[in-house]
Formats: sequence, C-alpha cells, structure tokens
Amino acid sequence: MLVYIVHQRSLGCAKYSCYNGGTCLDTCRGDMFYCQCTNLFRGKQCERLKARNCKELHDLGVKSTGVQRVAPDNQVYCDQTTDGGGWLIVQRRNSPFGVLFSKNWSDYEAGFGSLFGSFWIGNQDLSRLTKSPVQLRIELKASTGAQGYAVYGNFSISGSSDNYRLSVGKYVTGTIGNAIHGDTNNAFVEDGMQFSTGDRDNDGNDLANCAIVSSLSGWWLNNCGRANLNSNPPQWDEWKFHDTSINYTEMKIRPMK
Ligand SMILES: [Ca+2]
Repeated sequence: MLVYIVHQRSLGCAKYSCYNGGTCLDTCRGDMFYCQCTNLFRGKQCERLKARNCKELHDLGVKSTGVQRVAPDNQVYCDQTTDGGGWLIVQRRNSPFGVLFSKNWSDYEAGFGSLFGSFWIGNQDLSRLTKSPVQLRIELKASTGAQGYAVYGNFSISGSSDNYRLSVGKYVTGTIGNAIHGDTNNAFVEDGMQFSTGDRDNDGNDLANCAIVSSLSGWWLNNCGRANLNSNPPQWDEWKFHDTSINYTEMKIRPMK
C-alpha cells in the first residue's frame, strides 16, 4: 500500500520575494522560503551584489565594457577588453579639458564628473578599492594620434588620516616611461607622497603649492614632479614629445590575484 505524506505548502513566497531576478522556492515549513539567485547576486533574498570590482564581474561572465554595478552598491566603468579585461576605471579625461579638474580637497575626496565622460572616482573610493593589491594601468593618447601606456604593480592609496598617500610598486611594462618614480632627482619622486589640492598643500615644495601651479588640480605632488594627469594639460614628462598635446587619459586598476 502506498502512503502519501502531504506537507502543508509554506506561504513564504506569497509573503516575500526574491530580488534581482531570483527565483523563490517554497519549503515545507511555516513561511520559510528559499531564493535561487542569478549568478550576479547573493543574500537571503538575492539583495546583494556578488562582484566587488570589474575583475570579479569579468570572472562571473560580465564581459561588456561600460557602466556596471559592483558591491556594496556603486556604479563603476569597466574596461573588459584591454589586456584581458577586468579593469575598473578610476580617472578619465577627454579634451577639451576645461576647469572640471580644478577642484578642492573635498571634491577630490568624494569624486566628480561623469562615468560616461571625464571623471575622478574619488580618493575615498580609491583608498577602499586598493586595500588589496592592484595593478595600475595608465593610458595616454596625443592629438597626433599616438597612444601609449604604462602598467605598475602594487598600487595603493592610504586613508584620509594619512591624506591619501600614494604607494606604487614596480613599473612592469609600457611605452610611455616611468614618470611617477621620477628620475635621479628625488624631488620628482611621487611614490610615497600625500595627495595635494589647491586648498591642501601636502607637497614637497616649501615655497609654493604645486597644485595651484598645476591649474588647481589634485595629485600626489612632490617638488613638483614629472607626472600629473589631472593638470591642464595632463603632464607625463617621460612622454616628452607628446605631453603638451595629450588629449586623452585613463587610469584603471585590476586586482593582482
Ligand atoms: Ca608646498
């Protein structure tokens, strides 16, 4: 003889829902329920994003370049094509440059501009996104049509209490030279410098505020340095033949592991 045990169906899915395309499954007990999330979300109701950066999104199968959402809930611009993809863009400038990057400390801290055009992601986010080791990739274009790039290892920015100090490892590869580490003149080395703006002078020049000299831009200025991609025009002295005509810049980061 067959005995059927009939469970009362729970009411969980009638009361609750799964977000972001998750599928709700009732269980046999009370108003318990279970959410089967799509591959980009997690949490009891699929309410949380899984990927914290563009590399994790790429690994989850999101391979289109453009604006994406990453955890906790930020919009970022991902470059999923260059050198294997997984790059999160932290700075972009597109000529004509104007005054967009002539900003004060609090603007550089919070970030400004549009992800679809020119922008600075913000020092708070930059510090958070570089807590684990990341590579930094810099890409420049000149009005002559010339293009170049540089890749550094172990790029990180400290927190607000340390004025968002720059730490950048080895120049791994590239075609534009290593302007961040300067040359034999220590006054030009920007690695290890705190961030400066027109209203916060943390640079290595006792007589002037390099940020004011550099079109009121914010950067890790020393005395003053050989690189400042936020100045007008963007500066990268090692790419001398082009630096007065740089008309496009991008800075992007990708986890090293
Ligand atoms: Ca100074």
